Amino acid sequence: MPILHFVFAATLLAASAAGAAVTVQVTDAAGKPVPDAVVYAEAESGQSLPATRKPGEIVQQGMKFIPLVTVVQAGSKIFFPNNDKVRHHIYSFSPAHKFDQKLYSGTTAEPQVFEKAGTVVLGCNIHDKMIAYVRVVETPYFAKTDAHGAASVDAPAGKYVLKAWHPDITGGQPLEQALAVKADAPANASFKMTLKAVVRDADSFSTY
Ligand SMILES: [Cu+2]
Repeated sequence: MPILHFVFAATLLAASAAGAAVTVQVTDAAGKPVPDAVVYAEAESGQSLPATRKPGEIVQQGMKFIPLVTVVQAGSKIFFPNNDKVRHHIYSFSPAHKFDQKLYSGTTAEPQVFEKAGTVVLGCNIHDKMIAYVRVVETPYFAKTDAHGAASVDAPAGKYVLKAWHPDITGGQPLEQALAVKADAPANASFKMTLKAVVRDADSFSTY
């Protein structure tokens, strides 16, 4: 585990005296780290959690969506600035948030509000290879794994269901495990995830 990661976790811990940072490691079936996995802690009995609704941002740049995976709390906005010279036309057919953002360029497009928990797959009507995923969750306590498959979720003391999801997870449903967060007691959790073999040639999108 890189030292920087611990420093980051410690900073989060200091920011929330009545909770703790939970370091989560996600690996695939072969034990390799899984980046871009979404990990989040939902209330054990479905109690509602604070609505932080931190907005997200998915940039279009170099004919792709950046980042590939975004996580937001239900009710949050996502902004879609277009840094490309060409116009993009974002759409989604996902039941959790169907929408169609007509051809646009620059940052003039209205943000979309993602009200329903679930997975939203985004595409561009003009550029078939552009793809991005939004995981909408019922909690403000979430994080995304880094290149080492590690993430740090900061949550107040309490009982949670800790979940882990990835766009390529077999079956599409998140893995879950019980999680008890105690004040000022950093904890660790790990998930072993089976991923579908998906060829995502994210770097071959130069066809206009
Ligand atoms: Cu496009």
